[in-house]
Amino acid sequence: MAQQTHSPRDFDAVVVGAGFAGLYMLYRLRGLGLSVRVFEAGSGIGGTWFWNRYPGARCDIESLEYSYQFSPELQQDWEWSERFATQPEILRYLEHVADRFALRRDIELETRVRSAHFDEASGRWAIDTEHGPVSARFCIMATGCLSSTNTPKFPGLDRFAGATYHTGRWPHEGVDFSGKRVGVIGTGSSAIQSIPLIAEQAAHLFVFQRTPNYSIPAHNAPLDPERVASVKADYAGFRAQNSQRPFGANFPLNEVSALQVDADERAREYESRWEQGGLGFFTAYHDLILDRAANDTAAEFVRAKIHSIVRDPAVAEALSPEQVIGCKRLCVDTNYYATFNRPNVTLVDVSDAPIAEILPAGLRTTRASYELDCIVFATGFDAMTGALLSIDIRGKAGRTLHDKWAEGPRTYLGLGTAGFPNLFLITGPGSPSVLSNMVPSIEQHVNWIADCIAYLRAQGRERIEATPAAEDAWVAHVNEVAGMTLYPSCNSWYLGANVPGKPRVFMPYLGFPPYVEKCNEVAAKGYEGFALG
Ligand code: N01
Repeated sequence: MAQQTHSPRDFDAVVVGAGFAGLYMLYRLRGLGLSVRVFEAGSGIGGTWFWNRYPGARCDIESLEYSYQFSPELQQDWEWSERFATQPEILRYLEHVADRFALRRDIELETRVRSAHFDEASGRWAIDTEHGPVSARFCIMATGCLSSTNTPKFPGLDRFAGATYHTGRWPHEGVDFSGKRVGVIGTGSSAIQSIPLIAEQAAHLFVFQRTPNYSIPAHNAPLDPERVASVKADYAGFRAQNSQRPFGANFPLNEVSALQVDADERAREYESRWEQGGLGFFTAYHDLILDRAANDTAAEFVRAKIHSIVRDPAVAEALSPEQVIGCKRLCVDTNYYATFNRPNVTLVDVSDAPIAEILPAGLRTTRASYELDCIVFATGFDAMTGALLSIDIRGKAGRTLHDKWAEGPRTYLGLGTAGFPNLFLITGPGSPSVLSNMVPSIEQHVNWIADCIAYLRAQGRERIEATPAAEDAWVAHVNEVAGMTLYPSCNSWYLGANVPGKPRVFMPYLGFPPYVEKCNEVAAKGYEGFALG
């Protein structure tokens, strides 16, 4: 239960969010002897893995590396059951971590943070929560990149007589779709994971697709004990090797260009990675996200797979994406395309006939009407900035973060933003975050922030703030790197393109290893690019 209080309480640090990031941040700061309070809006810990309980929700980075590495004992003790763990198993893991490291006593659940204002006179953050005010020298946002849900404002939504769900806010008791006519809106990762399972239950499933997506089979299976033993025999070495790969995950990069080899060799390479399953498909050649012709070879391979799986050629064609593969987040599935062979599944292409309105008993596109008992919004998130901007954050001279980021997020290293002293962002915009294995990225940020705070204390300093010059240079660099790739070529949430009116700015930074090197260098130079006070 949340603890109620009405008098201000002062902490060295406040952490907002109790997912992977907030839990480890608490652990590290406590280790430094700081007084810390974590505020979490949910009624339980787990962040993403607390909220996303839709059928089929699981990670698509292998569990052996989608997990903490800070504790060698934890790493050795925990037994993952499958290659890609389910949401309940990941949540059990996080509950175990919270108990094992006695984290819960400093976490207040069901306590949304409403505002955080920097007070220049005291150099502290005044933080207002649902259960009263607190203050802290350091305010650390562990709010997650994909936590603020996006539900399109379709006219008539409030008149729908049936139940509606968002994949990112799934009911804890689960949903029974038996005998129901279900509409799923969206075909991103959440939809692609849930559609095959909803289809098995529903009387009829209508999938409303605006943009088809590329998906690679997961080939999920119970974890092979021999593989587990070999990773555990040198877990640190396994982690170190992965940290040198472009996405900070165990996707071996083929340094060759897709265009340097002949069609037969390419087909063999793609086939072998398709058989292996998962996101490693995308590192088959080093230039898939750099060169359109190279990219086309991989895209064509997947389109051919879709046509070989889906029996109705018209449906297969409608499911075949045209955009650059990998431009929108690549998906990983179990039986996604094959689900469209089921007689109780209908694909509705809304690319040229959008959803016009929700009706009391269904929905209407500009072409036809559909009768539905329930609607699942698999429509994603206001990514990377949504959760931060939903809090009224004000820095020096009362300037709001909303105002500062009106034309898109501006940060230095995705860790801090000029004008907001002692405010840290974990996996903020401008850091590799969603273009990397999130858990090691979170650990790297948390370690950097904890080391920074330890440094400030050792130096007798109380304040750190990104300089505008360092921030400008970093924002330019993030854009320059993105501009060398094919990422800006489609309407992805990386660009904020899924949320009407959101500024179109490429938010993550591509390249985990050079990024880590840069962060280490900045720290080694006494936090170069930050002003210390
Ligand atoms: O959301 P999305 P998500 N009318 O934004 C459609 C991570 N994740 O929750 O492409 C009709 O990808 C929209 O269409 P379009 C992962 O990083 C990981 O699925 O904008 N359709 C799109 O099809 C992922 O990328 C896992 O044209 C509308 C869909 O809704 C991220 O979370 C699992 C619409 C939204 O797809 C987000 O994934 C799940 C409208 N008005 C999620 N508005 C793992 O496997 C939106 N759409 C680990």
